[in-house]
Amino acid sequence: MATTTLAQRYVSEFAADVRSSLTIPLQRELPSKYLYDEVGSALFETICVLPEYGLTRADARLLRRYAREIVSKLPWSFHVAELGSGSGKKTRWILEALSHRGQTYYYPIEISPSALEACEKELGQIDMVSIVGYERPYLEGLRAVAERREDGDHLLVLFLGSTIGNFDRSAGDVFLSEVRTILKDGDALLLGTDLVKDVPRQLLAYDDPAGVTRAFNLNLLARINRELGGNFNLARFRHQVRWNAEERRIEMHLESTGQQDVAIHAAGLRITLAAGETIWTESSHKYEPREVVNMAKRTGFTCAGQWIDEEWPFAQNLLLAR
Ligand code: AVJ
Repeated sequence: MATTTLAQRYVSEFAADVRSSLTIPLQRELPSKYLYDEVGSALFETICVLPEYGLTRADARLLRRYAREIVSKLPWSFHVAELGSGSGKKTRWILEALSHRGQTYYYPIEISPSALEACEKELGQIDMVSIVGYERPYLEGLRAVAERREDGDHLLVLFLGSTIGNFDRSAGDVFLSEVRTILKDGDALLLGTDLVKDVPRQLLAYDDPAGVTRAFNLNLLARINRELGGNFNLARFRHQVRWNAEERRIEMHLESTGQQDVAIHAAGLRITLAAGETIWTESSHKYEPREVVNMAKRTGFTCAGQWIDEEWPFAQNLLLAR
């Protein structure tokens, strides 16, 4: 029987995803999760410190200021699982607040091994906190964590940084419902959501003058060249950012500046892009505070608290499984 290694399974999945998304009629796409290889993750860390991108600082500010208040709304014994921990910097405030109350278990769930390592380094030193990392997709990792706990242990799931914004609204509902089915009554989800703000400010956050976000976007093509034997000519693509008012989301695209052929060896794919045609690489949905409360209701949660940053409209939402 033929066996495949994890790395092979991953390459063929990447190839299959690239193939199917690049051949969607009318609007070609690439899945945004592939933006985060080692280079992409490093570029994203840089985006987070750009003056134009206030999202991460707002997220961290709220957690630093309100961690104790957030934690005070939860029952005593808690295990913390984080979906997409990244480097884990912001999570420190929550873990410190919980560790004052006793031994705390923290399970970062992250598909990027380098991010998982950084997170274990960053948070490994906190007294009373034990870390067990899961290198798995979100829901698979969360299921594993939920199965591992003992009766009476409650689970707090962290889904920070407005990562939910990558899903379109209906897929966001489906995702929250799926999280809910893994949870028990009395468990909680702390959900970070970037809020709607004025359009020029939103556009600039994704089209910074130093070009870091542009590099982040283009790296997706470079990654396909590296890992799948593609021949994208990066000089012939333009970083394009749009505000889609109807869907209330930022969209990142890569615009072909002329007609060109592209071949991707490992995907067995040849395409011709027309001049001005775009590949849609990421969506970042923005929310109204009320909208998040309703989203919670629809998916089996109640919103027990909402903390909003004034400087950069962003909300931490504490959702209780009921
Ligand atoms: C990590 C999905 C929250 O949408 O703001 C930042 C990703 N893309 N700049 C976002 C991102 C371009 C980010 N999320």
